[in-house]
Amino acid sequence: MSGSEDRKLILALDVYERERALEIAECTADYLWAVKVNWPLIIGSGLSIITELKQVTGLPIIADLKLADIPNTNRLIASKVFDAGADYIIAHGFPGSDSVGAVMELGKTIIVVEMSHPGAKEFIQPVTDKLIELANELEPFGVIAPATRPERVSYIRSKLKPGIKILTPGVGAQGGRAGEVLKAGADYIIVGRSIYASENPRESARMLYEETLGV
Ligand code: FNU
Repeated sequence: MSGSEDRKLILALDVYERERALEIAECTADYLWAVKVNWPLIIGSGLSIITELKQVTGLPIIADLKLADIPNTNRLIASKVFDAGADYIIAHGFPGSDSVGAVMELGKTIIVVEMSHPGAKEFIQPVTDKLIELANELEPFGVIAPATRPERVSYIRSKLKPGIKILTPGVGAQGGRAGEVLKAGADYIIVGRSIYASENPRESARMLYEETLGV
């Protein structure tokens, strides 16, 4: 097993219950680079789950809030979430550079440049080039790109400034494959249901971790 800094797997912990979340995070932590929390867990267990997950796993926590508001509201939300211990916040790019900038002033930020679901082709994909330009200008920690479309990950990698990480949800339940998307240029894969809804989350995380080795 490698040190956590070499790992490429992020757990999307989309359960409601605090105990279940802590149990799954603890038993999979050995194979993860980070744990991602989203609204289901924050609504189900409260913001303090971020602090608890950090204590239990010792891993970075990504708050997937997909912030998409005016700068002041983004700032009000992000400041509480960073205070709770989140290491990264995911924000939408489409509200503009001032909205994203308000989050970036407070902490490390990940900008959505293309989403993984089929509907992303309707409104987001047509403006992905502009969202990549925004990322290149603001230089966030990373961007979100779709594991469900490895060819789009290659494209995004080719346009994105080196050093900006690519994080890709959509592996497993949404049809994306870990090896394929990492070869296409992703730095990290984000996996939810294929781990937390499996019979044996630790074993599922281990298998995905093995898949990421040597890619
Ligand atoms: P799983 N997620 C996503 N696609 O799936 N943040 C995106 O384009 C995006 C995301 C999140 O399908 C999704 O909300 F920007 O069970 C969920 O938390 O593996 C996770 O990534 C995927 O979960």
